[in-house]
Amino acid sequence: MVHPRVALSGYQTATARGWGLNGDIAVPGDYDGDGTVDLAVFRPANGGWYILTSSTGFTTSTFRSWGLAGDVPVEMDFDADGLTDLVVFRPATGVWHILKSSSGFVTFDTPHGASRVTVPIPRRP
Ligand SMILES: [Ca+2]
Ligand SMILES: [Ca+2]
Repeated sequence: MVHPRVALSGYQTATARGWGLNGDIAVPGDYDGDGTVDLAVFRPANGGWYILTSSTGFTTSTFRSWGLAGDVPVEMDFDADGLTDLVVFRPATGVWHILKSSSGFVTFDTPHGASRVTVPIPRRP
C-alpha cells in the first residue's frame, strides 16, 4: 500500500542502493559535476571518501583519501566551480581542510579563523 502522502506527491516508486558501511558518514554532493547528486560516504576509520558517481549510472566509484579519524566531513563547494569539494573540519584543531575540485583534487586550502565557526553536525546514512 502506498502511503497517502506519497501518493499525493506523485512519488510512487522508491529506489534503494547499498553504499557504505556501519560507521560511515553520508556526504552526498555532485562530485563529478553532472548536476546530479552522487552517493558519497566518508569513512572515519581510514579517512577515505567513497563516491559512487551519477555520471556512470551509479556503476563506478571513486576513492580518495582525505581526512583523519575524528574529522567531520562537510558537503561544500568551497571554490565555487560547481563540483563538491572534499572538506573536513578537524574539531581537535578547529581547522578546515579543503581539497579543491578545481585543482583536480590536488591542492588544498586551510582557511584561517576556523576556530570561530560552528561545528557542523555529521549526517549519517
Ligand atoms: Ca554527479
Ligand atoms: Ca568545488
